[in-house]
Amino acid sequence: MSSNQIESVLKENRTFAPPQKFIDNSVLSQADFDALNARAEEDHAGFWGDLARAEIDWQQDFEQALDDSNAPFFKWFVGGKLNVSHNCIDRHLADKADKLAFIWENDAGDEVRRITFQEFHDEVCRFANGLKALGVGKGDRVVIYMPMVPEAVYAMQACARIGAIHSVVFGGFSSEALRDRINDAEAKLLITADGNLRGGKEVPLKSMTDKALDAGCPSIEKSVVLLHGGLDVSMNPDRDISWADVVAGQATECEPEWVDPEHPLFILYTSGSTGKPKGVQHSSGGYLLGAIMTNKWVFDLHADDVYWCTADVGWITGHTYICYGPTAVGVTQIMFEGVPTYPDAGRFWRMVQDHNVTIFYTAPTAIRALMKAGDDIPKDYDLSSLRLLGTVGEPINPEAWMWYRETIGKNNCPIVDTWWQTETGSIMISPLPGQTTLKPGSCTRPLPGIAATIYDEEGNEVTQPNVGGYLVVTKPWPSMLRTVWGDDQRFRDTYFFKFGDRVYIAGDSAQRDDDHYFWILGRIDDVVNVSGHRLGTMEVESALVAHKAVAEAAVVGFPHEVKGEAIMAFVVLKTGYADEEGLDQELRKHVTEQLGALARPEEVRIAEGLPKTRSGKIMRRLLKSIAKGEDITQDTSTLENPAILDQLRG
Ligand code: 6R9
Repeated sequence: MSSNQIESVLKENRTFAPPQKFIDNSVLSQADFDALNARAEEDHAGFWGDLARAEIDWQQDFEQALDDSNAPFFKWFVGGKLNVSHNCIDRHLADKADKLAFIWENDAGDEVRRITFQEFHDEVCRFANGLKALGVGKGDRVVIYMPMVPEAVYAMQACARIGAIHSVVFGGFSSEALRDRINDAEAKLLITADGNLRGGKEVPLKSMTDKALDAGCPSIEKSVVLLHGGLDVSMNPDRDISWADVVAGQATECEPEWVDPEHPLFILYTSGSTGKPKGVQHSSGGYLLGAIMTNKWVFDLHADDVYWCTADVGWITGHTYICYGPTAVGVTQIMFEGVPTYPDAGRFWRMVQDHNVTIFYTAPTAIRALMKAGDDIPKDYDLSSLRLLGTVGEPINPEAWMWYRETIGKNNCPIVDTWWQTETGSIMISPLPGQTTLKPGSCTRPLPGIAATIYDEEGNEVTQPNVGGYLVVTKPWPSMLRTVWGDDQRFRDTYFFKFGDRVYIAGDSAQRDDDHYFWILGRIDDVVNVSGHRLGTMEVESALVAHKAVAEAAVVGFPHEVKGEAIMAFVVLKTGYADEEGLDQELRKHVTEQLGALARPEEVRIAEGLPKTRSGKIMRRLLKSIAKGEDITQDTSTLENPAILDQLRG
């Protein structure tokens, strides 16, 4: 967010109480939540232990709710045995076998698939049996690089069923990014598709996969290819096998692999301050509990709800609020292959109308894009089925919040602004839709059992209103990440670097107001939030420097009307290279090839040098001001080469 936006957020004082009808129909009452909070306060581990017993089907009960003897490596539900896919599927078959688990629409909007829980079960089991036949077993890593099709969820659930650890790589990532993730996870199997259409454009997943594998992924034994998009692809007979062949002749029953609650369910890579993405490792038992509780608390789920989370399964939101949470609680959900603006900016609203969506969860960047398209578009659709709206991914500016409330929710739907992260596994700070009075732009208060607060530099709790500090969580919670894949030291160094082994540092700064509502101010590290997706500036810099003409690069974020933040790159060329016509475009393309389109700089500025201190540090604060088009008010006396500022201003 720009400083203007932050200011407007912090001056915000409108409040909105839940509609009476919503309060009256809430599954849980204020008294229920008071009791939950009191129990969590009195016995934190016992609180989560009670919920785990009540909400999860255990094959073997656990003995201890929390083992915190080796902080920050916490263990939850010690001694238990469970299977996540059993909890998401099998336990619904007794009374919900014919209930729809998924209503899927393709990109073009001319195909709808309706999948019951029974069909979901059968497809997951067949694929799980197929994976076993390919030699995949407990603990093996499987990378999934797929479009938003039901098979992506089947693949994730099939891994969970046999105890294999999946790592989903977003289909918009480049082959280089895919290769790095495969190699870091040392994955045995890759699951992909020929490709698909997204917003009418072809995404050639298989050819990207081939490029990644041909460039060297020694751990990969086989690659499963779903023939979905009708693309012309070449199959390598030694390596590639079609999805249809994997499931051919496989039984529709597959005994789940009962695992320890700490058994890794998945790895999901996310950007950090250094160049190399981190493999965030999640557990089975604790993660599942977080997914279930937050789905129930935040989305107030009723048996007849039609729930739609618009995220891609390549991100954590698609893991927790498509693949695992909604399935574990047995709600009917929409799954969508395409994008909000295709074939036009009415696509979401048309789908809400056609499928009678009641709960709608999306990202501020999508809201801003659709808001820009004008109020006339949503007016063409009947949105009266909606009763609850949600947002996630970045701070939402009050203008976009109000538009969402008025134009989409018709002043009738609470908005849950949910703060959480890949690392937290599930929602941490969020309104309770039937209880919390909302303020546009605030994620309000922590959920029961979540000890989120704010610390100053010295590790003292910031109790004064409107004073910023580190957003921290001072007690372990079940769905927290367990480590960085293969790198316990990095886990410690990234999340527990300042206030000891029991205080998780989220990497965001935040402040509270007089009502103890949280306001997220932004990242404290070099992470840019582009359209709700985290990108490390170092990753983009490394990609730029990998280009033959580039000697040095610095990357900063700057405010963008729709994307929230966008990337500006400052580049110094190697001797012998000149700033020729089209070089900036070539560099933008180069970053896209290296990392994917999300990381493409909005602008590349080429100069003779970067502003550095005399000790050689790049002065990023200055670059940020330049990117924002602000006057430079910072002290430039330590700057070694002040003249280049004029060049960088472009
Ligand atoms: C779930 C997800 C996490 C980062 C997080 C923060 C930002 C997410 C937010 C929000 C303000 C919200 N963020 N939700 N900021 N209000 N409701 O997005 O995970 O991709 O790991 O990003 O996103 O900066 O630290 P992830």
